[in-house]
Amino acid sequence: MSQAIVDYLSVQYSARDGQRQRLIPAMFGIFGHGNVAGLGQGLYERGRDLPYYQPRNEQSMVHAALGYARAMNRRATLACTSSIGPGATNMLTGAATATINRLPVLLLPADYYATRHQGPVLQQLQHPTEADVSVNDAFRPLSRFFDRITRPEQLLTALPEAMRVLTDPVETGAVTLSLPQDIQTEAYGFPRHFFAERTWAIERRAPDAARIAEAIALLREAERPVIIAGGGVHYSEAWTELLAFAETTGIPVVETFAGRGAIRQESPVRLGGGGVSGTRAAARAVATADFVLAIGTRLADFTTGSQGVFAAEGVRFVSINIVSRDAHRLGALPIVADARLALVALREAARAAGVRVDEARRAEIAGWCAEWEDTLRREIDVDRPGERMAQGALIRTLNAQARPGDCVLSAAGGFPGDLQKLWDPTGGCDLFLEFGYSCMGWEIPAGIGARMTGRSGEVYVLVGDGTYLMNPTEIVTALQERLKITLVISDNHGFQIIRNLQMGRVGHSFGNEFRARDRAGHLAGDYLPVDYAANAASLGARVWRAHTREELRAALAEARAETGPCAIVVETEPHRYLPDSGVWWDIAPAEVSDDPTTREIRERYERDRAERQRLHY
Ligand SMILES: Cc1ncc(C[n+]2csc(CCOP(=O)(O)OP(=O)(O)O)c2C)c(N)n1
Ligand SMILES: [Mg+2]
Repeated sequence: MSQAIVDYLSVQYSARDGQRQRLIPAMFGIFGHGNVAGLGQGLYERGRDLPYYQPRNEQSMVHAALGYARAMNRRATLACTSSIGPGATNMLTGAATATINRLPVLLLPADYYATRHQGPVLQQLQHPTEADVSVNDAFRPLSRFFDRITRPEQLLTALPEAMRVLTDPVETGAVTLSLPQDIQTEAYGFPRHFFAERTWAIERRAPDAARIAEAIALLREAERPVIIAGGGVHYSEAWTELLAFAETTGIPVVETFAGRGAIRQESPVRLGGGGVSGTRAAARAVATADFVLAIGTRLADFTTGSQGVFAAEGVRFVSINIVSRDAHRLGALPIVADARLALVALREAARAAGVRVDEARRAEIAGWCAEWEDTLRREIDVDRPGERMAQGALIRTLNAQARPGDCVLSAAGGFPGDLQKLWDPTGGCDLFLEFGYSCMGWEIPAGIGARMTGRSGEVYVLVGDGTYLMNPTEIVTALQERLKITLVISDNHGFQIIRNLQMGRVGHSFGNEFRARDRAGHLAGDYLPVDYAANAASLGARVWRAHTREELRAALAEARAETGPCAIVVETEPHRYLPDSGVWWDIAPAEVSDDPTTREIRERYERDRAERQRLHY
């Protein structure tokens, strides 16, 4: 049965726009008693066209597959096999990251004996009333398709269904086939034709002409339209079509985290990142907009500023999305379609209707952009005496060194928000921000996955010290496979982005910085002396310590010439942040508190909520 899985995956392809590739070209796995004799043996004996990769942690191998899928714009992914019990449940976080980010991954956790002769086997959950439940049932809410294969012949229906879901842009996410350990080694006479090459078309759904006409009618009435571009623009590979539509109509484009880099060349319509962590120029364009065209975005909380960002009276929404549920968000006129096809149709209709944002509005927005650039320059370009490097300066230095074909990955901590505000993708460096699940620990393995696509540029993995400590171990995998990644570790003594949030919503620092216990027993003593460079070096990375922009530039230049994993540790100023976007975010402070500071913060929050939040349904 396991041999059949290996043979089957070895001949599956995906195709779109005439481009065909292996759908699942490799499998990651950590073996235990649940899969060593099953899938482990299958890969050993028949894995010629399904190479095996060895990770250090099951959660990481799922993240690596997601980095791969992200860098391939969902045209392909990787498979992951685990043993039963903890190996399987270690993949749950990865499954959630996949499904929430709409990224495909095939998970193959082992399960306890289908025969039930033994039991409880090592690592088996004994459910008191439901004997057929195992820890793997925890994958059900996290998966877009789940099946437990209790007879080998069930593969005949389960595997094609798994491939269908992985390649369907509407349904894709984690696909889990739970494999009881005894069944993995059982024999079955599979028909030969089951192993014939098969190509799964990734379809482009055309928009409904009536919806396009309705959208253009709304757009014609608008004076201050804005576009919010999400990850769907990348997955649809609709960059050229987006730029053409925006430039034809003069509508400015704001990007979500997943949509960063949707506009990848200099253009007056490019406003950069939007939402809570975005630019002030983007925030003002959206706040004053009377028409919002959402493209390939779920319009998540960070983008809508907890529904506080659309401030204009009577604002209308049109939403292009391949997922109908997303297209209907905020009471939008839905265009349930592929982004590229919808943009082509919209551009033709807009041109015919003569839609064009007037000069005064475009000039106003250009003024806001110039003002914001000025604010950033004043904040970033000066080093403050006595302070360590600001994270903004770190990003600017990297941005200036990046070249076409490079990519930057980030998921949690201060980095994603700072990149959202600062990063200029017009130099040809891709930005892969995982901010759907914002999973600390995604970055290093996802960087390895991005490298596995065969891209030639540098793969920069940006992590804070807190994130590094949560999951540094895949550096070993990068070393093992000579999959070059360059970590840039921002050492600011702890979870500083959350501390900043805490200061704004509680008023006191508690439990976020990496400090020793003081005499009073609080975690408020000296910063802990942790040598991240020594740690990364011990795992196989070549390391640098950079304190200034010049040292960072030199380290980045030297790292580019390396072939193995690299890590550059930058000591950054703990409590220095970029200027905020001015967009509100609904994080409620305690309604009851003995602390006057917290009470005052709560009062301000209630005033803000009443003023800012406008719910759209
Ligand atoms: C797995 C996981 N746990 C907790 C969080 C909540 N969280 C978001 S950012 C953050 C702190 C990150 O610290 P660090 O990487 O040092 O970045 P910094 O905040 O200092 O920029 C935490 C704990 C998360 N996003 N993911
Ligand atoms: Mg930190």
